[in-house]
Amino acid sequence: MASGGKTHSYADLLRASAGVAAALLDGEEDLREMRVASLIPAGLEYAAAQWGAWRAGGIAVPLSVAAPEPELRHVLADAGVGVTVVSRRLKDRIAPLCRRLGVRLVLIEEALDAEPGPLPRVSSERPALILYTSGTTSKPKGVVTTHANVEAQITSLAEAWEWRADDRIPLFLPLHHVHGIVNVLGCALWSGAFVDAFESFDLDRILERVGKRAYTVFMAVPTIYVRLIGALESAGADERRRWAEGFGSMRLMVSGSAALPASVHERWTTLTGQRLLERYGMTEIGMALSNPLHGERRPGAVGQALPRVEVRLTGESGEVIEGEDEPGEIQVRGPAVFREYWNQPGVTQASFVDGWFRTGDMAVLESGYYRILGRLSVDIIKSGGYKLSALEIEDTLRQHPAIEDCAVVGLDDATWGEIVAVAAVVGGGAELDLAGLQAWAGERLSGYKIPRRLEVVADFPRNAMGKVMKPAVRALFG
Ligand code: MLC
Ligand code: AMP
Repeated sequence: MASGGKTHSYADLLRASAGVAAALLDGEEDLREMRVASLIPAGLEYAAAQWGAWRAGGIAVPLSVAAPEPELRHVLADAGVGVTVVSRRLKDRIAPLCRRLGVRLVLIEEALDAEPGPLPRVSSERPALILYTSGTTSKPKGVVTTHANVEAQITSLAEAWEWRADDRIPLFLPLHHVHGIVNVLGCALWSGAFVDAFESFDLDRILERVGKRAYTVFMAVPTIYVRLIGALESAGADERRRWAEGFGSMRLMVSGSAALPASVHERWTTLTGQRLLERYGMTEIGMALSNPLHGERRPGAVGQALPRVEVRLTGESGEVIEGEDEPGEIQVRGPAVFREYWNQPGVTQASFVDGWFRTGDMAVLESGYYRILGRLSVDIIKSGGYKLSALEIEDTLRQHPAIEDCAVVGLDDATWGEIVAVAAVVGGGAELDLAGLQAWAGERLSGYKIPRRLEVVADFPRNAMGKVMKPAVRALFG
């Protein structure tokens, strides 16, 4: 792995994670599923904290390095975190919160060098990870996956995409979500491959390395492919040729986390000669559907079930759809499917039917390939590959002193997939403009949840029952 200007071996990672485990255990035999949060940018230290938590018998709860305080507070409190491992330079961001919540703080730089000690035996049925994901409830929920679940998610991809020890992949996706954690970091480390870690999506540096043919595998969300297309199209002839050849020479380039428009798929092939492999997944299940590594990669489609993943479609009254061309909800079963939502047995129970997880996504099977049609809930927005809850954003914006009520919707956008838009009813005489609202929201919500469009309205379009009609709210934005 390369990070922080250094290259680290697997032996380095093993040694560093043993130090972290010892620092976390602090003389105890086993953390016994204590939640271990981490606030660490991508790199050796992040991986050592994850492995250290696991080796000590803890549950890893990775935090977003870009989250504002209220979001960090929600995760620490909801997960009942006992200890947070943090990079020295991010310490000030979380130390006061940890103090208030009585959470122990450990500096990763010190933990790495701790003297390794005895480690507990951790069964694969114990929980490994809690990842926070937005849904149809206001606040994000903790998705609990066991070691066996994580292993199933990784090995399914390792097999389907033929991961190898001589693979080299750049890691620039956020490390509090499954795409970066499982598909990139997890699969690479499982396979003994080389990970080039970036602290964020650094377009220039990544293109420079692609031009030098540094990578064999590449994984990104559609927004990133749109940006890469823009960079290639505006580059001079030499650079454009170098980058295009770098991308064209990779053995595999994957897109996922949001719909890849067929036009982007085709444009990428024209520019680089590379056919993107689109797949479909979710925090709760890892990856479920994928176009084939060998065979037709169909633009606009997400292929077929991955190894050891069972997928079915069900109709409105719950009947299983057997044939093709009939849309239904995607349901998934298998060893990769998560165990539960943290502390939410009712929500967990409602998410399963006869042992099948209800994804809330609609799809149709056409000539052997699934095609995603959209989501059952209008209150879920996908922007830049992040899943957002309109309800969470509305709840936060309603705390704004000028906002009496609001309705949040996602608007189609060529770069971001969807952007967040808010229609707001403003209290008597108050002023509200987009820039001011964004500055206010930026202290309370992650950047990708901040509204990009604002319409001030007298009231919302409502149906006969008085319920806000979101499609009509969307139409207000033209
Ligand atoms: C940022 N900006 C946005 C925005 N996010 N505008 C509209 N909508 C958004 N969502 C604006 C900023 O305000 C800023 O504007 C400019 O874009 C650059 O912001 P940034 O924060 O620097 O962006 P950047 O770091 O480049 O991030 C873009 C990105 C990032 C695409 C790299 O969004 C990203 O990493 N997305 C991946 C998320 C992910 O991994 N999802 C997987 C979830 S798991 P200005 O005006 O200041 O320039 C999952 C399961 C599965 O989904 O199947 O994988
Ligand atoms: P998350 O909850 O962040 O893991 O996001 C999972 C959601 O992302 C899924 O439920 C889908 O709605 C969406 N998604 C993932 N991959 C794709 C894809 N290839 N096409 C369309 N939507 C996708």
